[in-house]
Amino acid sequence: MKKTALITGITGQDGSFLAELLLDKDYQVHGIIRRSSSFNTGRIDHIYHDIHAKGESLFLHYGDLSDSSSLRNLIMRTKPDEVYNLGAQSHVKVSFEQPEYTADISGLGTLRILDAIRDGQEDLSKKIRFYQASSSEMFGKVQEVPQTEKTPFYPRSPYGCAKVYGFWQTINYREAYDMHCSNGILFNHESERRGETFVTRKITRAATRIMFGLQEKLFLGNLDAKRDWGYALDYVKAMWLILQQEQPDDYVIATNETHSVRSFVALVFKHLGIEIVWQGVGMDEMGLVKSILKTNKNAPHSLKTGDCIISIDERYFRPSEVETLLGDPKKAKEQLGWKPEISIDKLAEIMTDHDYELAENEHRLKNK
Ligand code: NAP
Ligand code: F7E
Repeated sequence: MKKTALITGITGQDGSFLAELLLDKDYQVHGIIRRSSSFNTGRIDHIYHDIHAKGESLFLHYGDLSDSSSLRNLIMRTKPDEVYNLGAQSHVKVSFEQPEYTADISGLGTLRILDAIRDGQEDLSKKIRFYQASSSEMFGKVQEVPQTEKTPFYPRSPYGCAKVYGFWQTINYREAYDMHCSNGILFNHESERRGETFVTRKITRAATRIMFGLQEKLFLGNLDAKRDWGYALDYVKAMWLILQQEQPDDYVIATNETHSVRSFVALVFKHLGIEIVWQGVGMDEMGLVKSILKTNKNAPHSLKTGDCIISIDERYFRPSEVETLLGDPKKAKEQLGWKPEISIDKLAEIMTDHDYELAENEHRLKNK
């Protein structure tokens, strides 16, 4: 018989990759979407249409992590084998502007869905396996390097605090009610589907648009922040593996490499044939074109050596920053047989190539 999964956050980066993965494994997939005044299913439309052609395996339902009744209803109606709680207000900088909302959705939302599972019929709470999208942001001001499942948390944002709450509620429901509840402590993971206000995607979108003369400059905040960046598709595989384990548990999912924002910028521009040189300090730092290299890209840019294409903007700094993250995925490697497949170079290449095509189309339409 087909397994059934319920995904919160199915319209997000991870939700869309996970839905594809589960459908490939022949699951029936139910996704919770929010009502919006404009379309918010852009990341899953292609699956929806494709699956309908093949047979009905993907179902979308309105609901919200702030609304317990919709969550309870959906648990009862869909009776899933697996629940993946990926829904969240997931932007760290935004969480400083909307701390209470972030706590409600990313923190209390986890409790609401856990309790909807517990409160269902007895057999449901014993049957359902629950995955919580925990985050390396919980390590914040890191207490040891690299970070493992045993590293104490020190969150540095309302988002990080909300995720710590969700993490512990997940463990509490596991221990109090003997439910199969697990945390994936995922370090940053990116892709061509990443939201455009997260730094990697902001960089690949801006760099490719600069190449086509659609944008003059890229404005960034802290260039020295370091992150352990992986590829989202590798990471949703880990989510699935976590729920296939007989015993529920918590796992760090990371690449065990860390890179600065500055080096990611350099990597992306290098792929586009531009070598960057940094000049100035602090808020006056700038990224200039050092040289123009040969590539197979043929964007009609008019960039010259010495052009300033990157500047610092104080709006992109956070009131408190997570300076460096580096995860140790040893437990996941040993117990899940999981390892990341995509390197940082390949990740930058995939994202840049994807956004190059978007910029090329935008340029073509503009010059029609
Ligand atoms: P994302 O692209 O921002 O997607 C977030 C999803 O949550 C979207 O589908 C969004 O719906 C939904 N959502 C927002 N508010 C909601 C609400 N009130 N009720 C129900 N759903 C709501 O995030 P992601 O990168 O895929 O990350 C997935 C999960 O992993 C999140 O919980 C995130 O915090 C966590 N995480 C991410 C990373 C990472 O590096 N990507 C690392 C560790 C943990 P709309 O499309 O309608 O906005
Ligand atoms: O920032 C710095 C910024 O917003 C990364 C979420 O998925 O991963 C993500 O959170 C770093 C930070 O991701 C800009 O200060 C510099 O140090 O891409 P980000 P994040 O905050 O690490 C974790 C694991 C999650 O769980 C979250 O849900 O880059 N940075 N300049 C900038 N960041 C942004 N967004 N924009 C800038 O202009």
